[in-house]
Amino acid sequence: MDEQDERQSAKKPGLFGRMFGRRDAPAEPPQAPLERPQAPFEPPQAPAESPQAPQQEPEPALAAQDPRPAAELAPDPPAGPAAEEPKGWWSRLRQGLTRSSDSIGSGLKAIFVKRKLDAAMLDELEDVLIRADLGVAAAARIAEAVGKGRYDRSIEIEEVKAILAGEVERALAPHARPLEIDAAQKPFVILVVGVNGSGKTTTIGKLAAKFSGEGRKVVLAAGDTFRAAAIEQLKIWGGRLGCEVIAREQGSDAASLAYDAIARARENGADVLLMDTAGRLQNRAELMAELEKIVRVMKKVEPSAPHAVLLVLDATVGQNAMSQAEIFGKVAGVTGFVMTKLDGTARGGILVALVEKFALPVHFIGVGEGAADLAPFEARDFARAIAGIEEPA
Ligand SMILES: Nc1nc2c(ncn2[C@@H]2O[C@H](COP(=O)(O)OP(=O)(O)O)[C@@H](O)[C@H]2O)c(=O)[nH]1
Ligand SMILES: [Mg+2]
Repeated sequence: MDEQDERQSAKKPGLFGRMFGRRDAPAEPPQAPLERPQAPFEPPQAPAESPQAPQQEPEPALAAQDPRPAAELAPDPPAGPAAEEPKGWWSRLRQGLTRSSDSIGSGLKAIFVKRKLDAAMLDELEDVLIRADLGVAAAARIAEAVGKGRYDRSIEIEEVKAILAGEVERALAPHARPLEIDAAQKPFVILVVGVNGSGKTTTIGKLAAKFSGEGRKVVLAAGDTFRAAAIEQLKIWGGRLGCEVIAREQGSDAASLAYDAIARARENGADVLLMDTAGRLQNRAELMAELEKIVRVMKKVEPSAPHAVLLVLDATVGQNAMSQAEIFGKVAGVTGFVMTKLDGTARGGILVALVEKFALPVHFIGVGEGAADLAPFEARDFARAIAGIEEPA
């Protein structure tokens, strides 16, 4: 099976099945978390922050979280009918990217009126694409592709969209690579980094569910030792999935926890160790130094660790993702991206700029808060959704 087939088949039955029923779930109202109907595999949410948490950073994304303990969370309801699945997946991605595709779409409508194609129109197209976060290089390339052989004739918007989708796919496809777990590394150590609220802990839960489902033994390390809530959140995921969670009390040294976690996972014959870290702003030097220390200390137990460093990026932040990738890349040696919240008001164009600048793989995308809401990154679907094409390929 080649990579493409593997990704296709990974996406089909299980994922769609488990996602069914959640795809159109409305955003949860912060005031009434206990009254809404339960969705399949409700994500554990961190309890409210304790006010004396050390070195706490502002965390708007965590403010409205659900304080329920694990016992109150619902078990998995049965999956829905298979026939609905692919549409659910596509419509979620399409919906999540409407902010990008609408901005591009209205830009295109304003430019490509019944008029013959000229250089000024291509300049305007370039501006529209830059505003949609695709980056200067990709914007210029796409405008050039649209212009090629079409000067002095009129061009339909649908034709422009198709060229755009094709070019975006071409830019993204080489970077749409699955995360390969090297079975020779036991444990295969995955360090998960990113700013506060980007979705690190949730992504760890989703990955743990995926790897456990593949029959791998997974250990989780609660490396966000700044916040008691974060430790609890990971314990809930671990408890639910039956994964051991290595945790210490709030305020402990995350690097020494990393050391113990690798040693313990090794002792237990674990296949994968997923290490959470405190969300840190990329401009907080002392927190970044701590992250460097985690990596350094990991290497003392296992010189080849961490085997993967995943930068979790919130797709709604747009351009800021570039500086996050830059700094986390320098400090922690990021090996791949996971882009979350593509079900929200995503600014998905940034993925094009990111892969062009950093030449790193995009392993997964997050399209919701539940365990099944993680999908392998598919360049073609993503490109068509960004371009505002109504149907999946
Ligand atoms: N809609 C949506 N919400 C997500 C996704 N990933 C994470 N979240 C939510 O984002 C918030 C922050 O996530 P969390 O994992 O705690 O972020 P962390 O601070 O980086 O560990 C939580 O409310 C999550 O449920 C996603 O793919 N889609
Ligand atoms: Mg967290």
